[in-house]
Amino acid sequence: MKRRSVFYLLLSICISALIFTVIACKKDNQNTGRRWSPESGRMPQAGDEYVNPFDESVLVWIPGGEFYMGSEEGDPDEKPRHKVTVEGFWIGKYEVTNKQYQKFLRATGFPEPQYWDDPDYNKPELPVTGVRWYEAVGYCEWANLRLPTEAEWEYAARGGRDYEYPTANGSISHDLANYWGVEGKDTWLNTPAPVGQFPPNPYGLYDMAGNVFEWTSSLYYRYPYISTDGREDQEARYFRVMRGGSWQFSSGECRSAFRRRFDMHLRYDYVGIRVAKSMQVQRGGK
Ligand SMILES: [Ca+2]
Repeated sequence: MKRRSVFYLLLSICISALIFTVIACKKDNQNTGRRWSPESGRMPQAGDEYVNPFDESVLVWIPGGEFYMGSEEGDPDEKPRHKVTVEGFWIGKYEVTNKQYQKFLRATGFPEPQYWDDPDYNKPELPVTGVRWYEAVGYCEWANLRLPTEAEWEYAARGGRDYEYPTANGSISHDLANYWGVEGKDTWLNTPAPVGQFPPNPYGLYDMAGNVFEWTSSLYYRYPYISTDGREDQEARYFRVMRGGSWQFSSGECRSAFRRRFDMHLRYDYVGIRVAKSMQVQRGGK
C-alpha cells in the first residue's frame, strides 16, 4: 500500500514537471510584449520589447540559437538547407512607416523616396517604400540601428518553429498576409497595407510575410550562409538580398526561405525597411 502511494506521488510529480516544461517551452517562443530598457540592468529575454528612442521603432528580442536556413524544395539559390547559428538580437516589430521616415528626412536632408507624393503610398501608417539600399542604411544609422542580416531575418521569420511561411501559423492565406490579389482580410490590390493589419508570427513580428520586401544587410552570395566570407561587407557594390515577399508578388515569395536579389541603387514601390539591432543598446553600439 505504501509502495503504491509513493509510486502515485512520483507519477504526479513527473506529470506536473512535464506540463510545466511544455508551458515554459511554449512561452519561450511567444511574444509577451514585456518592456525592456538598458536601465533595467538585466539581459533581454524572449518576448521583451524595446522602444528605440531615436525613431520610436518597437524592437522585439529574438533569443539566439541554431536553425536550418534555406530549403531543399524551393528555388536553387535556397539550397543547400544548412544549419546556422545566430546570436540574440533585436528586430523591428513592424516595417518602418512613412511617419518614421519623415522624421529621418527632416533630420538629415536625405532625398525623398520615389513615391513620397503619391497618395497610394505616402500615408503615415503605410510602410515606407521606394527606398534604395543606401537610403535604408542611412535611416538605420540615423536611428542608431542596422539592417538585419539575411540569416537573422530568416531565423526571426521562422518563429522558432521552422515555419515555412513567416505568418501566425506557418501557412499562407489572404487572412494572414498582404500579397498579390485580394481575399479575406487582404483588401489591398495595388498598394501595401498599413503595418500591423495581420496577425503576427510567434515572435510577435508583423508583416514578415508580404506587404513590402525588406532590405537585409547581406550581399547575394551562394549558400551556405557564412557571415565572415565577405557577404556582410557593407562597403561592397553588388546585389543585396531582400526578404519577405510583397503586395505585388505571389504567395511563394512570402516563404521564410525565399531570397530576392536586388540592385542597391534601385527604388521600387514594393521595397521597404525592417530594422535590427545587436544586444548593446547604449549609443554607439549597433
Ligand atoms: Ca493584396
